[in-house]
Amino acid sequence: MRKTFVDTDCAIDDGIALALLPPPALVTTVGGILTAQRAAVSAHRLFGGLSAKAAGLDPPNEFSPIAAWAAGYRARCERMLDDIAVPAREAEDAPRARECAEHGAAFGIAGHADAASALIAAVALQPGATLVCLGPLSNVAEALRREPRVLHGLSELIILGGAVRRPGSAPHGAEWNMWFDPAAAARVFAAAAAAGTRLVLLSNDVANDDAINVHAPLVRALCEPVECKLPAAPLAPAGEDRAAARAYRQCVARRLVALQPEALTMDPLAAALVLRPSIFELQLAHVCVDERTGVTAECAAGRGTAVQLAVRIDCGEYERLLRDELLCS
Ligand SMILES: [Ca+2]
Repeated sequence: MRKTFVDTDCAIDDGIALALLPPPALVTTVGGILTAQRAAVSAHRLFGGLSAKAAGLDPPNEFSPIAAWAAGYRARCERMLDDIAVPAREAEDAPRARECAEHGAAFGIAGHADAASALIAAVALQPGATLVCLGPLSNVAEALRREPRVLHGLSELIILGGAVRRPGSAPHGAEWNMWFDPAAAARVFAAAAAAGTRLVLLSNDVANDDAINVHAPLVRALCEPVECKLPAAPLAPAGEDRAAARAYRQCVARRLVALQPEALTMDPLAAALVLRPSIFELQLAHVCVDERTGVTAECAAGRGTAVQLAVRIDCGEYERLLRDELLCS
């Protein structure tokens, strides 16, 4: 299984994605649906065991009256994550949570001042990984500003965001992750084109689609109570208590699904793309990003960035993956 780095705004759907993925070699937090600091607290409450500080960036676009839906969604997410009953949340020690709130958090890389430097260090230490971006691209753009060749050290960039062939629900028809920090999105897409990095785009063309109908019996089975025991290092890469860590991640994912079943049509798809790429149909597309609005539009070949655009998912296979990963021990 290839190595992954994950950058996340750690809402409910991100938590499910993190629980589904094999333990990433690096997790950093970024502001989006949650602020970077709240995302760090959220990651800590779900998985515990943060090993280093790494403050993520908050994007320039903040919620305005036009984005009332997103502000309401943020408040709902914060409430649910405040109340979630998982052992890491219950074992949370107040000073550690305060530290996360102040500094953000990274798993996997110690001793870095912020998310961008943790990412640069991780790429240098472990070249050839896949970077999975589950939030706005602010941290990646900042890493590029400091180290213009940072994408050269990745084998692949998976971006959950954009709305290419269907409009998104953010202002101007953008998708939220791109809308929060349009300049960062434009920068990262341009840099991926220049570096020749394979970019797989999981945009609104697949994500958030009503066509992804996870059937009620499976959702009910996922929502059934399950025992949840906190291992020493729930997100640690391949440790001694691998089975215990997997059982714990299953439990976290299932409690998050119970909170918000529709989250299965969002960020967890990026985990599915890592675990079983064959269940997606990808098409080559050229995508231009508007640096003022974050709108991602298809443009002529030779312009924009060549991406592998996910245009379809095999829903039956996605359900099989959820069953295998979350219901089987
Ligand atoms: Ca997210």
